[in-house]
Amino acid sequence: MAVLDQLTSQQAIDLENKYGAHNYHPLPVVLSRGEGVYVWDVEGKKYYDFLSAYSAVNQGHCHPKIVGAMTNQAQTLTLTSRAFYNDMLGRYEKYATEYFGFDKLLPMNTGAEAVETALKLCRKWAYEVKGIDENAAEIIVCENNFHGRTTTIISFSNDPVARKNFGPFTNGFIKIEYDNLEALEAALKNNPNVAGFLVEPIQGEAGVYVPSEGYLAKAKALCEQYNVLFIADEVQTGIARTGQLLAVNHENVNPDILILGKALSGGAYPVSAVLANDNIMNVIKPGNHGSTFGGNPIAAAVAMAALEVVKEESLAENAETLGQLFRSEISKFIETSNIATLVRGKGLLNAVVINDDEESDTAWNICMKLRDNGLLAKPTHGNIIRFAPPLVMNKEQLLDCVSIIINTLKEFES
Ligand code: IF1
Repeated sequence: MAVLDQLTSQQAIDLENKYGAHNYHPLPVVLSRGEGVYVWDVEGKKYYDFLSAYSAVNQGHCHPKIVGAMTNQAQTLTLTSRAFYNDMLGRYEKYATEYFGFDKLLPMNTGAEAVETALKLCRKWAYEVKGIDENAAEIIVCENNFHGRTTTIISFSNDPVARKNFGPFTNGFIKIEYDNLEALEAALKNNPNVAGFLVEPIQGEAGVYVPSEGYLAKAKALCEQYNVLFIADEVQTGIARTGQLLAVNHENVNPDILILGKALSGGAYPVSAVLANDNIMNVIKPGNHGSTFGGNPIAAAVAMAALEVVKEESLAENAETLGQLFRSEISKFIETSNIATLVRGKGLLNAVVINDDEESDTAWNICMKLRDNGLLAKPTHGNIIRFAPPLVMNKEQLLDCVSIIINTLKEFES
């Protein structure tokens, strides 16, 4: 069988099972094409994408402007490494720093790499600017965080599946309850070794857990009071997903360090970044950090196009409007339902809590039925289903999706 023969779904699944590491448990659907809010499987069945590759495809699948920038650059220059300059990186750095309001950007590829970069940056700042004793710096993180899969990042995860038998782990992290300002203040107080506070503005993996109003602004104020860097992981929540360009914008917070990934490329290419002002970023000197692919010309061209699309198509505003509509329609249904108990979220990052225990397979079965009914979503934490469509969706499509979701949920009412 030649690699490019048309496969059936079953053949494609069998190949992954036999030749791929079993590090995922995908919903059984095999996609071969995408356009805007839609994806198609190899048999030609069309679906609404309600995951958007975990909020990477905010600009919609195969956006012509992003694909155009990518193919154009791919035919011109793909990679130089940072041993030499290239004529795209500086342009992108200027564009993105002005776009987000920071002095400087450090380009990486994946979200986890950008989080690692932010942690290294924070520590170096702590020793060289704040004056903490060598190797004594501590970074505060939150329970039930998700920041990626590298060894240091899983060192401060409390998900046993992500951690077990991957030790020994990296030291220097203090874990506190999310959405708890007293816990934050207690961790900051009387501990001059705290360098930073790393936080997701909405906890995605934890089940789209939105903190209390004012939490982020007050947390930022506490960090300022104790001369500690506020590090926002906006890998999932950033780039218009929650109805603002950044989720921290809902509370007018300017993070000291901003971490971006996923939709920074519209899902077309792995592009991530760390942004900070000079007083922080200037601690990084040649040789301290880098990556072969970080800041490559394709990434730079793709990211500029992806960010332009967000503005040109008012994706933040659309996410805000459609998110309100989604939650109000689903809430109305929940009032009369015993299968769904709660809808929560911001913008188009939402979750519906299913009325069953965490170990049950009800949410998985609902997602299988949603698939059959033409809509792709994935459970998180057993009984929670995440709903995050591309932000280029229109109102008519959203209402169509709401009726698919409600009709599917009705099949599970007891
Ligand atoms: C997987 C979740 C989403 C992230 C935040 C950093 C990263 C992520 C806030 C790392 C990545 C992903 C990765 C994906 C599942 C996924 C996820 F369910 F785990 F929580 F999006 F909702 N910071 N999130 O959410 O970025 O290195 O992956 O580029 O399969 O692990 P990455």
